[in-house]
Amino acid sequence: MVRNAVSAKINLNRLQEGLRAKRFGKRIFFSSVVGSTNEWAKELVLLGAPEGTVAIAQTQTGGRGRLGRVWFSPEGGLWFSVVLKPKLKAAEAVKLVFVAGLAVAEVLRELYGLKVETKWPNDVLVDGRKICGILAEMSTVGEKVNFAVLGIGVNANFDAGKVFPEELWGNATSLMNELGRKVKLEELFRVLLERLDCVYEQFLKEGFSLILERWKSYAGFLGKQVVVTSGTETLHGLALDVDNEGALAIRLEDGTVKRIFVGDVSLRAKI
Ligand code: BT5
Repeated sequence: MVRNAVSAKINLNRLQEGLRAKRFGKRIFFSSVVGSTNEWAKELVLLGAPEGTVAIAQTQTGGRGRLGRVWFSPEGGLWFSVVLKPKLKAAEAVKLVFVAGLAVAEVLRELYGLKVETKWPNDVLVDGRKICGILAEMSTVGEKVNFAVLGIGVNANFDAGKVFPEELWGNATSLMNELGRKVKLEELFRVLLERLDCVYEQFLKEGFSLILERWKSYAGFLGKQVVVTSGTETLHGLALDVDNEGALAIRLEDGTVKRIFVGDVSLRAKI
């Protein structure tokens, strides 16, 4: 039953047959409703799921953003998580969020011709509105990564103005809003898995620098005046760069440069 519910939109057998990915998608778990695909993927790891396992759901009742924030996940979106088991230290694995962001940005541009932007650290935007969010979580043993789960949410076939609460209206959009039509979720899912596979492979083999350069080529906030909230701190300054550790460098109003590892960026309104 569950399989049919999802396969109405995504035919997983057909998807797996056509999938050109070395790591991702050999095992795909799907459900019409789950709490959070990230939580589900973590449970699957505890049951022995190997790298590349994917958990996908039609809707999430407890979709999560960073710091326990709510991620709205209505029907029509693409909500999935992949299991990774990289032989990396935790400081390296935090860069996985850029791997996913780059893959999403490239795919949305190539499939739909959208002018997408990446926003530090984990967003993909169209015209300043969030179309995709990424939640990278990891479990570590000492300095080493035991496993990581990359959760990706793409607002696809729904009208953001109808399904989201009012506070999100100016800040969120969907593929349907941008394109004026529904997209083929199965194609989007397949191409995303393939690109993720490819970018992840490059990251492991060639390191972070080239991935970061590509990610920065989409980063519309660089060189702009921004407001960064990090914990209880709010900082105003010029977004200078994202460095090789994934930190955001901003020049504060007193001229000093500060590196930020965790936070949220918004463009400063012009006065
Ligand atoms: C994120 O967090 O952007 C990470 C979102 C990750 C979602 C995926 S879906 C599959 C997997 N399973 C999960 O449970 N999560 C992952 P953050 O940067 O903290 O942004 C969260 C904020 O984005 C919220 O506080 C809202 O303001 C806004 N938001 C919530 N739902 C949204 C949506 N669908 N589209 C755009 N913005 C949204």
